[in-house]
Amino acid sequence: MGRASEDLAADSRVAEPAEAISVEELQLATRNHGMPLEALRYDVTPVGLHYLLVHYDIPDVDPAAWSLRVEGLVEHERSFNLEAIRSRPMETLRVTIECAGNGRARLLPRPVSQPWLTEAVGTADWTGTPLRSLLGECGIRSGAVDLAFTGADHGIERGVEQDYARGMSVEDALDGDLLLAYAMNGQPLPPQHGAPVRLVAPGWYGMAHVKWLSRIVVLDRPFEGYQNATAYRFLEPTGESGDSDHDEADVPVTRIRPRALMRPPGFPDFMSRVRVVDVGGHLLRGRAWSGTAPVERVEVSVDSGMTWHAAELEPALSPWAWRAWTFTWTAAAPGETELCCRATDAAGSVQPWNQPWNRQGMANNMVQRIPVVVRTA
Ligand SMILES: Nc1nc2c(c(=O)[nH]1)N[C@H]1C(S)=C(S)[C@@H](COP(=O)(O)O)O[C@H]1N2
Ligand SMILES: [Mo]
Repeated sequence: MGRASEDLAADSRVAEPAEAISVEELQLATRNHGMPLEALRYDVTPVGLHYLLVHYDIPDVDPAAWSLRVEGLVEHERSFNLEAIRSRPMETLRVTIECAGNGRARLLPRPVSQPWLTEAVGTADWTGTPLRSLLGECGIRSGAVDLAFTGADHGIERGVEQDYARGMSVEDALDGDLLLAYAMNGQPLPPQHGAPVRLVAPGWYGMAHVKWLSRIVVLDRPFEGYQNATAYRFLEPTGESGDSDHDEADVPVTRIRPRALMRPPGFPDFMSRVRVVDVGGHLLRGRAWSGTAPVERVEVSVDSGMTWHAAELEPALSPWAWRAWTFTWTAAAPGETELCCRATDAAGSVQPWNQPWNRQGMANNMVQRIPVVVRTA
């Protein structure tokens, strides 16, 4: 077997401690861009600034020929074309979506995959039709356990050829405000974000929001496709037997953990992106979100995490979107420091200072730290 075909079947890998980002990781990073942190200034992220993640290729879907098929354990199997979806009851939800891999490249050692730092997030106004009423019309039969949502994109991942597909329990899918969305910020859904129709699953990490949706299958058993059974899992060392390859907890990745991000103040150095600010007062601003429970508190540290102060929280824009916060910082003297922020949600979950390491680099919500140089004005 040549190197290429070995790579196709490769298992997930953790980089050596001193191993630099590879051209393969760079290739993923340039396809899948983050939201520049200065875009935290917008309540709703402009479409081109919203983060993007595409496992394979953006598929070539003709909206005129497209349809969504609902099949499996339903009273009436049905197909809906775009006109049929668009003529159903319409709803717009403001939703913050974050990739479960956000923060991965800050882990040590680094799980090798899409190397996100902290920018894999965005908030959009998603317009579509509620999933619940469409499923109600198809009539979910008793004994239904999971829904499998399949996209029109196709690829191979660690040796497994597949259409991108995610399962969700019937209970979770009917409980939340799930939407079959065909518009983003008032414009038709763009190709990269799932045109013509995507699933929006408020509160869930990005992988659940299946783009280029083509099929929903109602199953009488848990969906065991790759993206549920293999990819989006917390594989955490438990340290019980000392065998790190087998001694792991294995838990599915579901809802978004709390996170606060700060708009980096002042101006950046080109290469390091270290911030430069003048001595004096600065209004620090940012956003905070959690898909588990509403954000209740944001705290800021201006001394690299030694002391913490409460930030002012602005009213929530929607139950599913980030909340703005502000904090006034007086930079008293020239020198170097780190600005940090952390969120706590109503479930009592707070962002950790130390990395929550796991083998695939999922949901690393450790505190953001922004190096700053304070100079004499
Ligand atoms: N069909 C399909 N849906 C998908 C993906 C994909 O590769 N294919 N990527 C998922 C992941 S991992 C994330 S984080 C979000 C990203 O959504 P966005 O690109 O609109 O920000 O889409 C999800 N839906
Ligand atoms: Mo993701």
